[in-house]
Amino acid sequence: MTSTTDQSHLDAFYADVAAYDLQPLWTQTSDLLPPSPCPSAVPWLWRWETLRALVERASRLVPIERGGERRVLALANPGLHGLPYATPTLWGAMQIVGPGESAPAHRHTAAAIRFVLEGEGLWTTVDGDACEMRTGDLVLTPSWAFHDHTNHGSVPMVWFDGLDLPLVKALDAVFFEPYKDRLQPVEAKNASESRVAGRALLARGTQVGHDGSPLLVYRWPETDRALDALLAQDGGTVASIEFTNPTTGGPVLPTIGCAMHRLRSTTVTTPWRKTGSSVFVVHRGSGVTVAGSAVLRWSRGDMFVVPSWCPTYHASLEDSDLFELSDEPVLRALRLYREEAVPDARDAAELWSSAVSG
Ligand code: 1HN
Repeated sequence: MTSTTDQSHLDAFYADVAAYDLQPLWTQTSDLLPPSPCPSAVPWLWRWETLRALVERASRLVPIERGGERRVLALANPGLHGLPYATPTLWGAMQIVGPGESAPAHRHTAAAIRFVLEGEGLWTTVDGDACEMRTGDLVLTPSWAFHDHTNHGSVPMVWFDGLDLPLVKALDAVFFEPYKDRLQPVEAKNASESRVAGRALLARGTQVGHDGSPLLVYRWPETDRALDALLAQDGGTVASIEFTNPTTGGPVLPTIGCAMHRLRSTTVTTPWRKTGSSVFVVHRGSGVTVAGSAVLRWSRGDMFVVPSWCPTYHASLEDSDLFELSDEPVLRALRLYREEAVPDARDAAELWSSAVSG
């Protein structure tokens, strides 16, 4: 029993501790040290039709100007208290640039990738190298590389933007600089692709001014061929590839992992969980992803989030390709990466399996 005097001493003690900007550990252990990760981000899905209609409205209403810089609608995870973040570490968004429009040149310490969803005729210039963007291509803009986008075509260009901005912001390492002119001079076209010729033939003496892959564009036809070859090789129904920096074999960017998963029709993947979060973009097909207790039904162009340590499996209703953006390189570098099959979720997966095939 605490006596009233003890209680009043305790109350006074806690008041003095708080007044001196201190907090006792013993009153908050369970929040700080849960037995396994308890993410505040939730599994969530945004539909292509709605996203596409909203960026279309933005393109009619809002010009692309200095200050705002980009016509981008950010995925704001409902678990993240109104922040414009898809996960605690990853920014995900849809961007639109109309015919004849450009988005001004700038650079920032946050690194970015683009995954092209629709359109043609748009070029992203990265440190002077103009990179043509086509549907299904992955384009990198590494940390502190100047970049701008120009649509020389006759149709709107729409793509997915993935950045490590929430992480860089949490580390208080955000720097930003507009280029002196609206656009950079184009010094070369698709130069990164000729430097990294063939599968593993790198031009001798290749040096890049940024801390990313010397290859800035990963073309869809090559990704497609690689996935088909993998499936043909092992006769399976699921193939996954990681996009890598050809000089290191590591991730495309120090903080950002990119992968593509191909699921043949009516395939169910092994229930799995891993530390770190992901944003998926549906490049092709349709299906269902079960993430924790959420059932996310997806089709082409949809985007969805899987939080850290969330038991997840995917079930395809037709031949499907899922692009995955993740913070896995960060967790690996910091020795925080863990992954495991989730046996408890298997019964549910088998139910699904018989449901989709039966
Ligand atoms: C950015 O620079 C782009 O260059 C896209 O297209 C999205 C989101 C936050 C901060 C900078 C781009 C961005 C961004």
